[in-house]
Amino acid sequence: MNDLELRLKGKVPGPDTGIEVRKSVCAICDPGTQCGLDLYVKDGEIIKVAGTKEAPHSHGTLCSKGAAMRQYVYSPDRVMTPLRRTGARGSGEFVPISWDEALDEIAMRLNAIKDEFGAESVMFYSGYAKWARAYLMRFALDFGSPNYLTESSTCATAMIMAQQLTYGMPAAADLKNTECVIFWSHNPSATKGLNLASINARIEAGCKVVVVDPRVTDIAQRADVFLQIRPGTDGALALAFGNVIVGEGLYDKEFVESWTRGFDEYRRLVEGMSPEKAAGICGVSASDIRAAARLYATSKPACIHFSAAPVVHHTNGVQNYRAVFCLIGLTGNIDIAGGNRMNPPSLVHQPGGFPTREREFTGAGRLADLPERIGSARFPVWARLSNEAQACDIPRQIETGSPYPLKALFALGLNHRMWPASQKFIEQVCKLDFIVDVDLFLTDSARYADIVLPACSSAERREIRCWPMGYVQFTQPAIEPVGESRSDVDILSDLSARLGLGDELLEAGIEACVEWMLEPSGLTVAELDKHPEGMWVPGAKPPAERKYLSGGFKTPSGKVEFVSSVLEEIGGAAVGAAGAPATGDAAAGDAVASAGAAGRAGYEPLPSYREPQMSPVSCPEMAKEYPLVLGLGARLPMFQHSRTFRLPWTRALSPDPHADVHPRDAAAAGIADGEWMRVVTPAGAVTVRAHVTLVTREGDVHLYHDWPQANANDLLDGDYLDPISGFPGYRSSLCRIEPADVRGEGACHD
Ligand SMILES: Nc1nc2c(c(=O)[nH]1)N[C@H]1C(S)=C(S)[C@@H](COP(=O)(O)OP(=O)(O)OC[C@H]3O[C@@H](n4cnc5c(=O)[nH]c(N)nc54)[C@H](O)[C@@H]3O)O[C@H]1N2
Ligand SMILES: Nc1nc2c(c(=O)[nH]1)N[C@H]1C(S)=C(S)[C@@H](COP(=O)(O)OP(=O)(O)OC[C@H]3O[C@@H](n4cnc5c(=O)[nH]c(N)nc54)[C@H](O)[C@@H]3O)O[C@H]1N2
Ligand SMILES: [Mo]
Repeated sequence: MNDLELRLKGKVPGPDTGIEVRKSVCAICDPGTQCGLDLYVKDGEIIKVAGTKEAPHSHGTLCSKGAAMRQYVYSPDRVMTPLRRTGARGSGEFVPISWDEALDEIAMRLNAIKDEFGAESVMFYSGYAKWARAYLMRFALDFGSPNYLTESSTCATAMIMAQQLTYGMPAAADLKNTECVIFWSHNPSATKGLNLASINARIEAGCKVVVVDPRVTDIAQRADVFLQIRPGTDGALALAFGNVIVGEGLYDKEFVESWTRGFDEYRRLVEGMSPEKAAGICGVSASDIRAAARLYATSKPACIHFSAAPVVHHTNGVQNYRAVFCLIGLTGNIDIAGGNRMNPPSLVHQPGGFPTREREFTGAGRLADLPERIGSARFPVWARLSNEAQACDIPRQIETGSPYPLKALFALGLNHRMWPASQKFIEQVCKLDFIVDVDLFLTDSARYADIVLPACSSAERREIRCWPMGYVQFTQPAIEPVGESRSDVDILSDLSARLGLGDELLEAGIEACVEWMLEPSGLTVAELDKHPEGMWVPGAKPPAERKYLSGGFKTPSGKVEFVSSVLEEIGGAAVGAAGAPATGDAAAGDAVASAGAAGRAGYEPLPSYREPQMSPVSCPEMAKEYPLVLGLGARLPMFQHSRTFRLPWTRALSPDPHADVHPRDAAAAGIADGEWMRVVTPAGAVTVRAHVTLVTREGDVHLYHDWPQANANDLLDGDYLDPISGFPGYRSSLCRIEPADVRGEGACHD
């Protein structure tokens, strides 16, 4: 082999090899943890993928998903042209059409539906991809529809609501400067691998760690105190922390006196939740609860690392997280270095330490003049605190036509399997007159659309991103779009013109929009274009500590609210009645749940503890037939929701659907490790392999969601929702397991 051949074989970039390294970003996972990508391109094709070493957030790392980026970009499932449906909905029968035909038809149909039924009858939806959301929201509001909805109807918003109700805005853990961190439901090894290095560095530097999780995660094994709780009992545990902290005088008296609302009521509430009582509810020891509470309250500073999902994926989720978040104010750890800091987002939900006009760009202010959003009547706190409609109410509104009929759905990345009772969800959606789905892949959900539009990946488009240390990147396409695919934002710009929405900025395209959003930061597109790998934002810095000292907290009282004014007002219960402490020796759920009887159920102004609606405690009769607690959705590192099952490399790491089961539960059901079993609930059944493991508690079963052949969400009822947020109770219901009479592949039907 000559030198050139060797260099070609080694994929060495250079003029002789014709291989060029282009900087990009892997947008497969969460905007907070996406890695910088070096894409090696030859003759317009990506031939190699590596992490960007200079990227200050990812330092050259890539996970299994990013490493499989070529398989993602060049997947045979990519949609190559716009498609028009010719067969029945779901049949997958389509014909290719041109972009002009597709966009003209969409514009014509949407405008006709708007004329006949009003703009609000058209829904504008975004799946997990977050980068194009500001543009979609603006587009929806331009059209005149209040019904901009996203997958955040099940992700993050409820956690944010719990913080808004308590502090007015979210406050993130400042891990870098902390002495003690509670990971209250977070498994970074699977979900935010990028953060592991800094977490490990803090632990090695002596930072104390408490982990609250029903499963033995990597981080749990490194914890000073690990509380392996029964799913959905976080609220009781947090109140017991409060009991110890208040009872032992470990709280920040000065802060509590000056800056909190409802401390006396809170004190009475926590007095009713001794560590012994919480131990009985949560399945952990009272002494561990005391040890953890003392550690958190006496380490200065200390923070709570929360997650967007598991705690609020319960029918008591918002109140449970409110009980947790109350501890931050109680100990005076709010908005201080090493505590929980209030840092507003700059771009795509990420704080960057610089101001932008992203929020203004969405035009959210126009919502006030539009009809009520989907879910507003059923979830009024949501309607008050969020700018989105609550998508979990879509099936009900389609079915009943109340308060008005829904007729069309325009979606960027629809995945019906993410919703509880997925089959019923898609059946209702199929009653709409017109469905458009924009996706990279011809997914099972896209098969139900009337028109499918091909979206391109992050390697083929421009998108703007920032990271908390003040770094920003406006990517350049590394390759031409695969097939005829286009960027979502280009599609929205083009469609906006065809619909005649009169939005010159959106029509002008992504560069003009980005320039507009960045105006307050002093950044320009011209400057960003000189740095396709990203750049430091001059002058970026996190906001000052303790901003509340001037202007207070953004709650109605201006204080940290143990007793929430919003829940008091909307829930309609007097604090005395609703805040009655959890007393008595009876099943805790009953005792506390009845306390809310004076108001809207579940809306107690104090973060009272209620049992999950389906649990061995709240449903003892049902539990005779379905004795195990079912958690749906604990993440696996190689999968990103529905997206990476189709990639050979990631799929090879976990080929079959499986559920984690404790050895004693598996033995009781007569199931051995690796055998096929049925997971059965009152709503349905799926067949998966048993993964018999000591990672789970005895009595719990954990199953990853989104498997096409074993859809976890068919095991739930569509109305199994938290009454405040409308979030589904994915992480605790009841099930039983039984051996399945299948062999090997026979169990799987795609
Ligand atoms: N690889 C991968 N990474 C992802 C995703 C993915 O699909 N795949 N999804 C992204 C998204 S959208 C999200 S929202 C995040 C979620 O990020 P994480 O919250 O870190 O991930 P999960 O695995 O959902 O849950 C974290 C832990 O919560 C525990 N848990 C379950 N129920 C309870 C409970 O009732 N109480 C407590 N205290 N803990 C509980 C689980 O056992 C799990 O170990 O991950 C993001 N990252
Ligand atoms: N049982 C259970 N269900 C859950 C959860 C759980 O924990 N348990 N978690 C919930 C949570 S937290 C979340 S975030 C959701 C995730 O919800 P989903 O939105 O279902 O997430 P994905 O499957 O990653 O993405 C949806 C679609 O978007 C497409 N897509 C990806 N990138 C782009 C893009 O740039 N443009 C366009 N147009 N399309 C794109 C993908 O190909 C995919 O078909 O699931 C929720 N559902
Ligand atoms: Mo999520």
